[in-house]
Amino acid sequence: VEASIPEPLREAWRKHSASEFTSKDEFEREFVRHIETTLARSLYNCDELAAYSGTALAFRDRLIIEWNRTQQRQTFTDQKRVYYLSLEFLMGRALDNAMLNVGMKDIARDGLADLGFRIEDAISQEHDAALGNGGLGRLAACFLDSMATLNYPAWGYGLRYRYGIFKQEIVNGYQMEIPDYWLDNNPWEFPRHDITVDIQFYGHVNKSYDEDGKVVYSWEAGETVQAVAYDVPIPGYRTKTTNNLRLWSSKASSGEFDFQKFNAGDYESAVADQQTAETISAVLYPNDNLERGKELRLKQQYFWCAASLYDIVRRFKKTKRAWSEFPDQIAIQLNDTHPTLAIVELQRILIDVEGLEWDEAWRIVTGTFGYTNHTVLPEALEKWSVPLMQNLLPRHLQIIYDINLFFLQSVEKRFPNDRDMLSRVSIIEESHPKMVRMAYIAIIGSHKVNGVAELHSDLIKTTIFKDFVTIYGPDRFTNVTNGITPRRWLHQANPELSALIADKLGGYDFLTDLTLLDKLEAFVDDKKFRQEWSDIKARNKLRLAKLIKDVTGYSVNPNSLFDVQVKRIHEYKRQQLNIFGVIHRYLSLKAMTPEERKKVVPRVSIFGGKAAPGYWMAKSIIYLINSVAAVVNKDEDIGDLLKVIFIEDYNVSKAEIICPASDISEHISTAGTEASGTSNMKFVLNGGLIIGTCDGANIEITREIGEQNIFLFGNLAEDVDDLRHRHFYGGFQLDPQLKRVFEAIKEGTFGDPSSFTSLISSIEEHGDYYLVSDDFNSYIATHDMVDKEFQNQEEWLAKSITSVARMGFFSMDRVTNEYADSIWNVEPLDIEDEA
Ligand code: OAK
Repeated sequence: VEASIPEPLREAWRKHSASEFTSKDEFEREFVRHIETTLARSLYNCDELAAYSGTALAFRDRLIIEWNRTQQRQTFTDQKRVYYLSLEFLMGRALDNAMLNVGMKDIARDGLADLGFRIEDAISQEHDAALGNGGLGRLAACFLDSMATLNYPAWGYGLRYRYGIFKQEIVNGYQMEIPDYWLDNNPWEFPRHDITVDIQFYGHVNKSYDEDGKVVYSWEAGETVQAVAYDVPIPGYRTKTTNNLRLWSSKASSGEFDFQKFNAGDYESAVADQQTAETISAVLYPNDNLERGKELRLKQQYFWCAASLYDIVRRFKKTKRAWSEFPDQIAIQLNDTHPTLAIVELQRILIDVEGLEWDEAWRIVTGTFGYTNHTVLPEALEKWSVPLMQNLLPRHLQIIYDINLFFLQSVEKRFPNDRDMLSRVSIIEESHPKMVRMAYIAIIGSHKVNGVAELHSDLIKTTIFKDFVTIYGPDRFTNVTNGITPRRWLHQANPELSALIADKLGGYDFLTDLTLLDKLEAFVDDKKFRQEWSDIKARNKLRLAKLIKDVTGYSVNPNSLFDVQVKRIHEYKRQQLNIFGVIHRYLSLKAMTPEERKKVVPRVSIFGGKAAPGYWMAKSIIYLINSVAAVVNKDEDIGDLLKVIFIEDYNVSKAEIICPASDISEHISTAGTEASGTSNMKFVLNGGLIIGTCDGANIEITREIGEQNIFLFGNLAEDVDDLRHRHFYGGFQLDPQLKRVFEAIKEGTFGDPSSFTSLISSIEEHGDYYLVSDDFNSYIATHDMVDKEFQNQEEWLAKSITSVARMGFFSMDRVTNEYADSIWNVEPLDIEDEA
C-alpha cells in the first residue's frame, strides 16, 4: 500500500510540520509539556528522574525531526549507503551527547535551573546503554558518532538486548554479576511494530527443478521467530544529519504463538514457545575476546544478520535498480566475524530467492562486504561445529560448502599439489566434530580485510591469515588504525579542558578537525595557560576522588599520582603484572626508614573492569586486587604513600570521569596481543601520560607524540615466541623481584594464599604464557622513572600539553574517512547543497 500523502494535500502537512525549540523559553515549554502530558506528572511531583525524562523527551523531539529529514534526504538522493553490522554497540548515556551535539546544553542548563534542577543531576539519572563488552563495542559507538558528524549516509544494525553487560558488584572482594535490565523509561528508542521480518531456523532443504530444468533449493523452516525493529536516532555534532541505529528484538511470530494450543487450554506450552522466541535477543554474551560456541549465540547471529539483510535488500529493491548495482549502492562492514553469516545469507537470497546465477551473486557479495578483524587471540576466533550449523541452518551450511568448493578449486589451480595449503585454508577444519572457520568465510567473501593498528594489521598478514595473503595478494589486506570521538572523549568528558583549548584556538573547530590541536604547542611555555591546564587536571582528580569515595568508601589524597588501569580483566591485558608491581611497591615502602619514606611520591593505584563470569583467572585477579587493597589501605605505616582502589562496575559513564583524571594510565598487554586499544588514546587526549608496552596503537601513539612523552617498557612482539619456547625448553627463571612478591603472597600477607595459587602457578609452573616475569624488571624500573619524572611537575606538564597537541591523528573522523575512501567508496551527503 502506498503510504505517502498525495501532493495536493501536502501543503496542510507542511504548515503543521513539527518544529524545533530554539530558545531557553521554548525549551522550558517543551520540558513542562512533557512532564505534564507525556509523563502525566506535575510540578508537585517532579523528581530528578522526571527532570531527566522531560529534558530527554524535549531533545528527543529535536532529534527525531532531524532524523526524519535526514532519512528523507538520503532516500531522495539515493547515494551509496554504509551499513555497519555489529553485535555490540557500547553507547553509554545519550542525553549529554545529544545536548552537546545540537549545541543546546547551555540553554538546557539555564532552563533547568529556572525550573529548579541542576543539569548534572538530570544527566546522571540516565542508565548507560551498555550493549557491548569493551573495545569492539565502543568502537562501533564511536563510528556512529563520526559517521553522522561527517554526514555519511550510514546505518548501524544490532540486537536490542533486554539485558546489556551485567552490572558488577564487589562483595567481600569477589565479583558478583547482577542482570542489567535497562529498557524501562528509555526514551531514545522508537519501536517500529510495522517493520518486522520472519526469521527461519532448523528444518530441511528441498531440492527441485524449475521449468528450465535448473536445480532450485528451498529451505523449509522448522521454526520461525519474528524480528521487530527498534530505531535509535544518532545525532552528529554541529550538523543536521541524524542517522539511524536499528536494533532487532525477537518475539514469537504471530503464527507461532500457538492459538490452537491456547484455545485447547495448553497455556503453559503456548507461553513457553513465546518465551523461547524472546530468548534470542534477551541477553548480551558477556565475553570479551573469547568465543564459546553456544547454540543460542549462533541463533542471535543469524537472527540479526537475516533481519538486517532483509531490510537492506528490501530498501534496495524499492529503487528498481539492477542487481549488478548492489555493490555501488551498498557497503556492509562486518565488525569482526560475528556477522559473517550475512555473507552467506546474501548469497542465499540472491540465488535461492532472486534466482541469480552463482557467479553473478558471488561478485555482488564480495563487492559489498568488508571485514574488520579485532583480535589475534586464538580463543577468540569463531568456529562453529558443523553438526550444530547443519541442524540450525541447513541451507547455509550447503552454501558454505559450495563457497569452500569453488574457493579450494581456485586455490588448487594456482597451487597444484599443495595439499597442505588446501587443508590450511579450507573453511572446514577437519577436526572431530568438523568446524566452520568463520574468519575464512569473512576473508573469502569480502573485498577488503583490515586490522585496527599497524602492528596488528602486519601480524594478521604474517600469522593467522598468512596463506590468504599468498592467495589473494597483499591488496585485499589493509590497516585502519582505530580512533576515538573527541566529542564524547574530550568535549563531553572534560568540558573544562575543551573550553581552555577552544579559548586558545579561537573556537571549537578542533572538535571536527582534531589535527588543529597542533596549534597548542605554541602555548607550552605560556605560564597562565600552563597553570590553567594543571588546575583543570587537579579539579578532574578531585571529581574522581569523590567518585572513589562514593563507590568504595576510601578517601584518597588528590595530590597523589593517580595511576589508572581500567579495561576488561584479561590475562593478556596483564592486570596481574600491575598488581604484582603494586605489591612490590608496598614491600619496598615497608622496608624503608621514615626518612626514606619522606621522599616517596604518594600514589593511588586505580583499577576497574569486568571479568567474564566464567573466566576464573580473571576473577582471581580481581580478588587479589581487592585483597591487596584491604591490607595496604589500612596500613598506618603507609598512609597516603600508597592506596589501592578497585572501582566497581566500570562502564562508559564512569570512564568519562576516570579518563580526564589520570596522571598515568597503564596499557601493558603482552606485546602482540592487544589489537589496538582505544582507551590509551582517551587518556592521552585528556592530558594523561601512559606507561605501556610496544603493542597495538601504543606504537603509533609514540610515533605521534614522541618517545620522550611516553613510558615504554618490556619485550617486543618479535621476541615473544622465542621467550615462550625458552620457558619450556630452556628452563624457567623467575624474576627475583617477582619472586619476593610471590613469597609475600604465599606467606599470607594478603589473606589465605590458596586463593592465589592458580595465578602464581600459571607463571611459576605453567610457562608464563603472558611473559609477566620476563617484563617484570623493566616494568618496575619504568615505574621508578615515572615517580622521578612526576616530581618535576614543570616537565610533566610540558609533556602533557605536547602530547595532547599531537593527538590529532587519533580522531575517529580520520578513521571514518579512511574506511569511506579505501573500503566503502562512499561520499558524504552534502546537506548544505539542498535547503
Ligand atoms: C571482542 C570480542 C571478540 C573479538 C574481539 C573483541 C574486542 O573487543 N577486541 C578489541 O577491539 C578493539 C577495537 O578494535 C581493540 O582496540 C582492542 O585491542 C581489541 O581487543
